[in-house]
Amino acid sequence: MTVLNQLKDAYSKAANVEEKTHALQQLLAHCGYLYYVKDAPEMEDYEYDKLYRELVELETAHPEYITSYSPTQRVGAKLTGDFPKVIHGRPMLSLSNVFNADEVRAFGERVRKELGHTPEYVVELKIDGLAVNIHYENGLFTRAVTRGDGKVGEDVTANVRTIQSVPLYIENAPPYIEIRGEAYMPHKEFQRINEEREAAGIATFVNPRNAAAGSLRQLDPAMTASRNLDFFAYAIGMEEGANIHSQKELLEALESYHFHVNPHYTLCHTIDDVVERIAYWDEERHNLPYDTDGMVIKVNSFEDQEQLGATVKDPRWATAYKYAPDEVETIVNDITINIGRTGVLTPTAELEPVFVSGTNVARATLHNGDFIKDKDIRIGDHVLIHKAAEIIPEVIKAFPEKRTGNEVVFTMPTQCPICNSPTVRREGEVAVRCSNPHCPAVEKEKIIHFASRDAMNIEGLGPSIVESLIRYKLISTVADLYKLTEDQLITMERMGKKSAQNLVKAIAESKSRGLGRLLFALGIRLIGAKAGQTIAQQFPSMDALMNTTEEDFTHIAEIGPTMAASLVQYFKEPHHRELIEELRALGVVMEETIEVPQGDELAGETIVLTGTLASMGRKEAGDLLASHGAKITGSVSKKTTMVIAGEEAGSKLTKAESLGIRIVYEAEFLELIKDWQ
Ligand code: 1X8
Repeated sequence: MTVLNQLKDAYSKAANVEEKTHALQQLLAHCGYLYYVKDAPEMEDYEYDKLYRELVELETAHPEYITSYSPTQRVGAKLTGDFPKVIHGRPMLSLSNVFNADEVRAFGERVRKELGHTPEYVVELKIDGLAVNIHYENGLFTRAVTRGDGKVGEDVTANVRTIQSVPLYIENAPPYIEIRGEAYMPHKEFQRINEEREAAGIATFVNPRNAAAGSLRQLDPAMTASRNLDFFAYAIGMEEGANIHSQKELLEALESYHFHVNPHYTLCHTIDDVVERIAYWDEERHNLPYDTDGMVIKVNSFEDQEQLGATVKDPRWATAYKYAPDEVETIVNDITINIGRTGVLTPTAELEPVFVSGTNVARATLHNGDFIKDKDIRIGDHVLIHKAAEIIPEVIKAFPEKRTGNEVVFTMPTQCPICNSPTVRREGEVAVRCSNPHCPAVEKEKIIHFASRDAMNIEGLGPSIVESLIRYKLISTVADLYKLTEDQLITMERMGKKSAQNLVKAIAESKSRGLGRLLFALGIRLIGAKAGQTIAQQFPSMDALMNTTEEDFTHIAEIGPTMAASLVQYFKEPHHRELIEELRALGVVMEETIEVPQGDELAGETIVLTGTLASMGRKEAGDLLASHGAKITGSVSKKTTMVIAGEEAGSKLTKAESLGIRIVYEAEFLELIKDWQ
């Protein structure tokens, strides 16, 4: 029986409210571990949400059963004042650096001489985040402190508690242990947050490390929680009774404590193996979803480590290999302006194309006018560029000494380049915006966002079709989409009858996506796809939402005060209310349709649909199977348990056959579902 099932079992057998509450706390903590640490959830979101709400209800009725490790207790109250200073019981040392293979070998040689034998090494990725020390007393998370200067750090307990992959309770832990590791921001979060900040007119973070640092120093833990930081554990500080003898054992112990341990560590038997690993990761690290700035080389055995000792600054048994930063020089040919769906004008450097970290780069964002001014970047300048978070090309600096005198100073336009309305800069913001709320450039971006996959998911309505529809004057707002007819569409170039039919159908289908997606689709500031879903779970109708106060919104755990203010602000605007009423009148569903599973006959099945079914569309079939417990995936792998094959099934069917996976043809499929419709 899986641990999850044991915990479910314990929950179902709980004899009283106290046992029930505690069983549920443990069950949900385990789900969090499977989701955030193992990246392999074993429970559907739907079931998790239901149980989470149940726990909130139990704890509301019986606050005496709330424990500090309950999953409901991650986000605490706002802090007042500063972060108290804390002296580290064991200093958090820095690492000496090496920069090439010769220096790695010299490190190995020194170690070998001092020990009198060749040691084993553990080579780990060096994560570009912030080192944090977390105290656990009798297994309970009690305190988290930043590295600071190595001797004294800052108490960031309330904020580190919000990091979902950090356990609030460790089972089978020694009586006292400090876990050290790196708090970091994954690339996806960095991008999401910067997009939101750009839209909100706030200065963007320069890199994920700065973003993580800023997020840990928030006075409102709800704000930190919304930044979705992660944590890799890699060391221990003070401890009593841990009984660990090597770095490899240590990493395994951290895994057994349910920490997120970076999986890319290697035990090396020779210094040549170490050099080889470093060379491998020099290329490969660009494919990771978080920033690394090098590798850490550690002597494996603690006995050897002790013999080698430490200087006042750094341990003599470890060193950090630093990769050369990927920075390339090029020329700014021009600076152009992009207008986003929030009306912000973003300047972009049009570059002489160059190859950086694996791709050709021809453009780089310049963020805003202040960024250009601060760095004094001029059209025609030689500049140094790199990729932030491995994907976003950024200008690091200009080379003024290379100027010829023909460079042109750029200033942000005082008029919108699309509609000529004056641009404005609000107090306290770095962004310059178009002042026209109906600017065609803004409407276009809003419509593209509205139709996008995580929003209303209108198939076939991508950016180029939206552009054409606007050019043909068939639409100017998102509401206009729902008034489009086939006859209008076929007047467009390259739009046949079949395509027009499909598009009208896809638009009509999007009406019933539900409130959660609609909230995201409307483009309310700071409300992402996930927040939209969360809000819709709590306020299942638009009418309820439109009359909710900031206070009420912040009662939702994941909704912080700035998000709450943004929602209220959105619904205050008369033209937003008009748009919502127009969409409602056109038949757009304003409630959340909570999907309830119809059955669990297919629980445990991972199904791939391929080919054309005569009886129903593939999506319809997938939804039906999912509502009976199946997991639907797009590609055939060893994990696939069943392939449903229609007419003209191709390579997926062949692959399934070669893997010996059960294949179900249409007749058998209809038999399977015959009682379900
Ligand atoms: C710093 C870091 C270490 C590790 C990973 N990332 C870092 N930034 C690791 O050991 N895997 S160790 C370390 C330090 O000792 N200053």
